Amino acid sequence: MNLNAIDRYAKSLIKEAGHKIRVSFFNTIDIDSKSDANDLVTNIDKEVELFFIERVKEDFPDHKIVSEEGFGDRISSLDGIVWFLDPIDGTMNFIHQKRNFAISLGIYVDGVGMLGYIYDVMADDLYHAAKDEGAYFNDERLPQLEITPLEEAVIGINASWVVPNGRVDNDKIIELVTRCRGTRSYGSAAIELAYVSSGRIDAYISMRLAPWDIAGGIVIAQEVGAMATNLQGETPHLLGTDSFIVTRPNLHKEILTNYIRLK
Ligand code: 2AM
Ligand code: CA
Repeated sequence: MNLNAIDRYAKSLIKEAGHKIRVSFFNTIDIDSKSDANDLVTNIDKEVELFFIERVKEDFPDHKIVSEEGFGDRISSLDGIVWFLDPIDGTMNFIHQKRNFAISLGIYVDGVGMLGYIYDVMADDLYHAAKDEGAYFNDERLPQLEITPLEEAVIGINASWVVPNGRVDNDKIIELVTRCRGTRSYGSAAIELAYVSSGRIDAYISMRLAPWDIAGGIVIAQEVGAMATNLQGETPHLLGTDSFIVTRPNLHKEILTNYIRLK
């Protein structure tokens, strides 16, 4: 297996898909809802997913591809080469804002993240990494993350976890958002992961994410020394949804120990 060739191939697919998405704004976009009225999908999510699947199946028939809209493979183990793809992470942003959404892709070999990509489509910014070879923002190498005290940290978190909810003790989350310098919510887990890895925010927390939301971002995060786990502090499960936290190295234990009480 030639990972360098797969890396070049994946980057060219991502750029081509990004172009398709940008052009799609010239046409009418069909919007549907999935599990509930606010869980949105468009014809573009599906078309971009099918574009990746057709190419990968043709050129790498032994690779598996696991993707949000369900046209890819269903897997019950992480054996072999698996592509975790979200064709549009941040579909609500895609529809409402026409920005702040990403193509998110992680390529794993026997469960180990080898290649990771987050493409901010409208900014034309590609965050990418290969295991043990460093992470990049376009052509710029991303430095190792330094420590930041919680009082100076900007935390990515969705307001739905700060109000009473079924997953986490929100009184503790209120303490956290009161203590840190500020909070942000970008509406795309992949972009928030890219922002932690590039030092624009200091942590990102979510109670429920899917493998395609985080698989690529985890590879990038690990290359800059960020800590990415579920909220039990374990490696995130990539065979189903899981909670998630990614932080600068010093903030992980502090936030998990003092501010996260799962229900
Ligand atoms: P999506 O836009 O691809 O659906 C929004 O806070 C972030 O959470 C986005 O990355 C969004 O991805 C993701 N998300 C929204 N609903 C989700 C769900 N039911 N399960 C997992 N991830 C979800
Ligand atoms: Ca999506």
